[in-house]
Amino acid sequence: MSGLEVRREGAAAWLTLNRPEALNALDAATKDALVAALREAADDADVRAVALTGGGRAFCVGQDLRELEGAYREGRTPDFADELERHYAPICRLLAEMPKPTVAVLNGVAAGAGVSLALACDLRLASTAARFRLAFAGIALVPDAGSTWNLPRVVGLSRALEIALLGDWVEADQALQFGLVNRVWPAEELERHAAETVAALAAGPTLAFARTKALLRDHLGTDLADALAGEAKAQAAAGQSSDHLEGVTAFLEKRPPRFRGA
Ligand code: T3D
Repeated sequence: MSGLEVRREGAAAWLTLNRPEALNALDAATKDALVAALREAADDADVRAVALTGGGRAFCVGQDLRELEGAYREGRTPDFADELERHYAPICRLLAEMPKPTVAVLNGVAAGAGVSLALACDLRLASTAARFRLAFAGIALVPDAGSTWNLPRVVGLSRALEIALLGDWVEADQALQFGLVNRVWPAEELERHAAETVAALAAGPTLAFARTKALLRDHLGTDLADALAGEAKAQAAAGQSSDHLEGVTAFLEKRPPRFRGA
């Protein structure tokens, strides 16, 4: 049985990692389910935003180390490259590249690949109970699941090295200061604020959001000329959308726009 629950809230898909007895550690069944649920959400045009959160007191503590230890005890040495290719790479790519906003709703502790999952999302909304530790060094591994790419882009190289090498806990308030998370609310208010934020994203101009996230991510690695060309191409397409016309009409009629994501 997988430790993932999937539900729809209007046009948003909510994915909840739910193995609270293991702080939502990622076993094979849960990773399989997460890849499948993210693929489905990415392909479903009726889903216009995706939220990833955890049940219980944790967001996610990364790889299930009990499962790993079980394999070692049976004399099997896991092929980490194969495992990363099979689960963590598609999860990371889907969260970053699907054509709709993805949001990590950080209800509690995040460690190891749990931090990597949060970093792969477009936005991170946290409760004061959230805390972060990269944790890979504790088991003599390198950070993976996209975190060596995402972390320095999110917090800068100096902070990334500090978080990876010193291994201190980053508490919610410090995470906000580092830019590791976008918002922090008191624990009891996270659910309400996160639901409002995700619903607002799901009601937004989905095609423009898809192009916006792709442009911002792609243009970190391009020069200005390529960025300007990329913007022109994307804007030409966005300008053809019915949401664009609705946005202009709503502005002139002095009312909020009703975007359909088309
Ligand atoms: O496959 C690959 O390609 C390799 C990839 C690896 C990616 C990674 O994610 S490596 C990093 C893995 N994660 C960690 O190293 C974090 C391990 N956990 C902890 O350090 C601590 O649990 C926490 C500091 C996060 C929380 O501590 P605390 O005291 O609040 O809770 P606890 O008592 O340690 O944990 C509660 C239960 O969750 C406990 O189970 P028990 O003893 O009550 O039956 C504990 O064993 C379990 N748990 C916590 N983390 C994991 C876990 N079970 C399996 N895997 C875990 N990662």
